[in-house]
Amino acid sequence: MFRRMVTSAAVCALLLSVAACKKTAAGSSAGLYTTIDDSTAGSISGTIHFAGQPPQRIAIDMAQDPVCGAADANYTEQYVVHTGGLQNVFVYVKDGLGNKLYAPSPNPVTIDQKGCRFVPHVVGVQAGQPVRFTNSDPTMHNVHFTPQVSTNQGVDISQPPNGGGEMRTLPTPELMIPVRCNNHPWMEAFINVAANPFFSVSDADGHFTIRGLPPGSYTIVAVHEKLGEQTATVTVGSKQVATQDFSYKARATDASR
Ligand SMILES: [Cu+2]
Repeated sequence: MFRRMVTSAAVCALLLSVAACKKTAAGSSAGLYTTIDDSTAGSISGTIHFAGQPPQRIAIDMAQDPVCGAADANYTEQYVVHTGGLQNVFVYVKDGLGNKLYAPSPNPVTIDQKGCRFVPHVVGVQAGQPVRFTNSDPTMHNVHFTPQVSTNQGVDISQPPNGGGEMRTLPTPELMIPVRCNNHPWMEAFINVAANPFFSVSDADGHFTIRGLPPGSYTIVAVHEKLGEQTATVTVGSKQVATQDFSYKARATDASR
C-alpha cells in the first residue's frame, strides 16, 4: 500500500497532467475540479487568416493500394486555405486559469481513416481524455506515432478493413504529435494534448471558438504544423464573446506543398 502510494506520487511528480494525478493520489476527484459556470462563462472566437497566396496543394498518388487508388482524390493538407481562412490550426489557452483544474471528458476524440487519409487532419484532446482510432476503409491501415514527452506512450497498431476502435489516453500535454500509417506513407494527422478543455481547431473557413471560459485574462496560442506558434493575450468578460484573430503567411521555402 505504502509503496503503491509512493509510486503513484513519483509518477505524478513526473507528469504535467496535475489533474489526472491528483485524482489518482486522492482516490476521488470530488472538489478538485472546477466546473464550468454557464451563468458567467465567456468565449474566445476568431479567424486564422492566411495572408497572400497559399502554397498549392499537391495531388497524392495513391495507386500503390488499389483501394486507395479508387478513392476520391487526395491532396496534401499542410495548407488548407478557403476564402483567406487557414484550417487545421490548433488554438489553446496556455495561461490564465490560475490553479483551476478541469476534469478530462471521458468521451473519446475520434480519428478515422477514410479515403486513405486521417480524418480529421488535426485534433485536440485534453490530457487524460481518450483518443479513438477507427478504420472506415476496405483496406488495412495502421496508426503509428511516437510522442516526444516520455510519459506519453507511443502507439503502433494495425487496423483491419472497416475495423479498429482502439482507444489510447495520453496523460501529458504535448503539441502536434505526428500520426502516420505504416501502409500508406502519405497519410498524416496531428494530435494536440492540452492541459485543460479550452482549445479549438480552426474549421474550413479558418474560424475557431473556445467556449466555457471563466471571466479573466488569458494567454492563447495558435499552432500550425508548418508555420509554428503565435501568441496573444485576450481578456474575457462575463458572458462575453471576445475576438482574437491570427494571421499567417507562407514561408519562402514553401513555394509548393
Ligand atoms: Cu493507411
